[in-house]
Amino acid sequence: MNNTPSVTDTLFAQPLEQLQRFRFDEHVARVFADMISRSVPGYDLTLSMIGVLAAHFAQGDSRCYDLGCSLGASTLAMRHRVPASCHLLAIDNSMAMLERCRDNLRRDSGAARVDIICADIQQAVISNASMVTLNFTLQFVPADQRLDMLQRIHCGLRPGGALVLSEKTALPGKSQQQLFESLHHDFKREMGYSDLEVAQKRAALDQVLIPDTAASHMERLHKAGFKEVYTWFQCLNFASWLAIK
Ligand code: GEK
Repeated sequence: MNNTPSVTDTLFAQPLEQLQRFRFDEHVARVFADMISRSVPGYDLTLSMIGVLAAHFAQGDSRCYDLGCSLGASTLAMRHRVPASCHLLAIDNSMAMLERCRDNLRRDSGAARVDIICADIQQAVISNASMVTLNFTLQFVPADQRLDMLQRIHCGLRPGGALVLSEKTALPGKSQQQLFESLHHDFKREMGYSDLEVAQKRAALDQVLIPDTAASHMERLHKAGFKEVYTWFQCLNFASWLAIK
């Protein structure tokens, strides 16, 4: 689904003297396709299901948004399954990601129009939408601004329109949290990352990626106005919800 030539992620393979806060810069953008598919269990499944859900929910002459589009993997998944009269908007605030996203879209021959927009998704105007995708992006929005983001999405969706929200989740109890973190660590080792890589990446993401519990996501989606909310995917501490207006 992702058109990017795969470059192996070795960003955290060597001991780093000064660990910087994780940023979506050109170093990350270059290896991002490999990084996300080896870090998020079920990532490829979320992409193919975004295609399936787009085929179901996208309405002709409406807009479909990919908020936090990175390299455009979810945009492309939607583009191949929506009516040609749909207008897709791929939004991200990382120029490094968007340059590669633009190359990926150039190589794609889908019929629906796509606009790539460099913007903070918290400022994005959402209107006449039949589908919105937040595939592992809300976790980077400050926690106290997440409800407002979801309310604006709800407001911009047509009746019957859908939001797909995928996130890393926090577990409600300390021992559950430790168990699932350790299983996720095992998954990453299985995908070829060393203990050093896992530890350094985790430290870089601390205070950058802030996960919520699955229960608080469900509650917030309802509070934002969504009538129907379904957990359609869960694997370890990663989940995805389908929220319908
Ligand atoms: C995929 N959805 O492959 N405004 C705009 N973009 C943002 C903001 C913000 N406030 N905060 C973070 N981002 C993609 C994967 S990655 C997920 C999404 C991950 C962007 C950020 O620049 C990055 O490109 C993306 O959200 C998150 O289906 O790295 O775990």
